[in-house]
Amino acid sequence: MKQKIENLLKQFETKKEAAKTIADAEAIRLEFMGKKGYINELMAEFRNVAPENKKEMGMLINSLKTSIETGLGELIQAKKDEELENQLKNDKRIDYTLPVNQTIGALHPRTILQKQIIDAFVSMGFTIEDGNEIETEYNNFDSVNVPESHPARDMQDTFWLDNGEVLKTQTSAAQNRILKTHGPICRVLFPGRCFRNEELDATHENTFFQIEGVVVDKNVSVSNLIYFMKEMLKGVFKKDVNVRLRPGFFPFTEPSFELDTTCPLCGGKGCSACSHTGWIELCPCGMIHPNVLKEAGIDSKEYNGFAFGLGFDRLVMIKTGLDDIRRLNGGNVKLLSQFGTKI
Ligand code: FA5
Repeated sequence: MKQKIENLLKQFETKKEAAKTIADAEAIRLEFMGKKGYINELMAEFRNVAPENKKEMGMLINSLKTSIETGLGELIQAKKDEELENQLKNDKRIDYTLPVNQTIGALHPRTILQKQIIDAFVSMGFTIEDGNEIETEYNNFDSVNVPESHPARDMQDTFWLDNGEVLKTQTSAAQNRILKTHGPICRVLFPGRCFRNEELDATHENTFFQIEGVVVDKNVSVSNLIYFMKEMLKGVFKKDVNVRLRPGFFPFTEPSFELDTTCPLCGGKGCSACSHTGWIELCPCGMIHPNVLKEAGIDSKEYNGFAFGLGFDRLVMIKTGLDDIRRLNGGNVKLLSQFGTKI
C-alpha cells in the first residue's frame, strides 16, 4: 500500500504538470478525489490493513490527500489567472498601446497639511498618537476637569449615544489616557476627528478636525509653548511668523490662552483672510490644570506642562484660501485636487 501511495502522488504531479485548462484540473480532481477516485479506493483498502500498520498508513493517506488538495487549489488558481490574462489580451476593446494615465488622484489638503504639522512636531521630539472617535463621558469631560455640573459642557454641543458614551467633541478626550501612558515626561501630538451638534456655517462643521498636543516635564513654561507653536508654523508656512497670546478660558488649562498668529498670507499687513486685522486666531492653549495631571496620576507639584488644541480645518482654510469649511468635507474632487500633490 505504501508503494501505491507513493505512485499516486507521482502520478498526480505528472498530471498536474500536463494540465492545460481548468477543465483538465477538474478531470484530475474527479480522478483522484471523486466518489470513484483513487483516494476513496485507498480508503476502502485501508479497512483491510493490519491493525499494527493502520496508524502509519492512515497518516500516509492523509498526507497524500492534503498534497492533492493543495496541488489542485494551486493548479485551478493558476489556470484561472491564465484564462483571465488571455481574455484580456484578446479583448479588442482594450488598447494596450495607449499611454498610461498615472494621475489617479490627489491627496486631500487636510492630509497634506496634517503631514507637514506632524513632521514639524516629530522633528521636535513629539510622539504621534491616535484617539478614539467614540469616547466615554469620563474621558471626554470628567477626566479633563469638566464635571457634570460644569458650564463648559454646554459650550460643546455633544452627540450622546444611547449607551451614555459620546462622539468625541474634542481631542482633549484623549489627554487622560495619553498622560497615563506617556507621562510624566512626554511630548505627544494627537490629531483626530471631532463631532459637535452645531449650526453649520462657513466656519462651523459638525465633523471637523483638531490637532492636540501636550508637553509635560519639570519646569515647563509659557515661553516653551510659544516656541513650539512658532516652530510648527515655520514648518507649515516656510517662514517666520509671530504669535501673540490673549486670555482664554478652558477648564483643563490654567492659565488659558487664545494663540493668534500674524497672518501668513499678508505677513500682518491685513488682507481678506485675516479680516484686515493682520492676525489670525489659531488655537486655544494653556498650562495644564493641576487637576488634569492629578487625574492622570502625575504629581502636579513636581511636573507641569502645556496643552494646545489646534482647530485644524481652519488652518487648512487659511493655507488653501478656501472660504467655507464645508468644502473640505464636500468631496468635490475637481476643487480639492487643485491643492493636492497628484498621486
Ligand atoms: C477645545 O476643543 C479645547 N479642547 C482646545 C484646548 C485643548 C484648549 C488643550 C486648551 C488646551 P474649542 O472648543 O475652542 O476648544 O475648539 C478648539 C478649536 O476647534 C477652535 O478654535 C476651532 O478652530 C475648532 N472648532 C471648534 N468647533 C468647531 C466646529 N464646529 N467646526 C470647525 N472647527 C471647530
